[in-house]
Amino acid sequence: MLARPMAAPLPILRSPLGEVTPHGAHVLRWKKDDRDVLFVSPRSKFEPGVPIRGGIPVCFPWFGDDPEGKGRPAHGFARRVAWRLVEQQPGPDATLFAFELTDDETTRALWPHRFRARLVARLGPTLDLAFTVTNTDARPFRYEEALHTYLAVGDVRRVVLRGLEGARYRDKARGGAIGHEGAEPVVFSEETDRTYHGLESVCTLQDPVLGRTLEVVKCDSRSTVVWTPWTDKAARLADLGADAWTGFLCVESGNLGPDAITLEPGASHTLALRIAVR
Ligand code: TA6
Repeated sequence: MLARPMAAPLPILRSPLGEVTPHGAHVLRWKKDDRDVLFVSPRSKFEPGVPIRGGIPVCFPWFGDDPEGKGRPAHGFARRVAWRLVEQQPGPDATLFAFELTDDETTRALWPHRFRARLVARLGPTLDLAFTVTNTDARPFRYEEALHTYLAVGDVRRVVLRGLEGARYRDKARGGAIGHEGAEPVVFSEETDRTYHGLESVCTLQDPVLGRTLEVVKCDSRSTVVWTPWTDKAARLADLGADAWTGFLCVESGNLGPDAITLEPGASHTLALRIAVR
């Protein structure tokens, strides 16, 4: 019986401040003051075709489960395939990486549109991402997108999230019920999976354990998703495990549902994200 061939390890590109991989155009690590700002699960797989649990997954061209219920991969295909590295610019205080993904027969079998996607990541004193989609087809298409950021925290039970006060959300952890944030900042005491639409505000995450505040600033993104799996869901995620959930909070920047983007032939849209440490 032949041993199962080990999957080829993914190529990792390193800079003084972090790591990226062409697999999913995925930012894996970014450090500020020599401390990781992004969380990556110690149990994550790093194999072709498999999403990475942590860093900043690129969700495209849909968010969440297959909206057409055809069993296509959750959060779309972009985070599961190899992108092309088209630029790498080391600089005195920042390194820029640019990746591109264009349609092929595999993507068209999943999503029948011609497109070009480009992810630019600048790892410097701040972490800056720009995700651009261009419609290279002869007909319009609608897509969802999200930069599914895993922020590293000392203990998610102790953090305070500001910027969502008074906002309306769809609560996936409560069957999609509609909720409204109060005047107080958001704190976490259970599985939380909330999508805020029509919201462009800056979110700040105060972490008393690590003694820092993370800032999530976005441009041309009208959806924010906040997620912590808490104990039960974490235990069901084999690539996370029962204990690591306290070490991150996802604050995701996208355009989904009513905020989804429709592009005419030849048109482009860019979602920009900046993560800073105060
Ligand atoms: O972050 C929101 C969410 O849709 C959650 O419902 C959870 O499923 C999470 O994404 C992770 O999704 P994944 O497919 O990476 O396990």
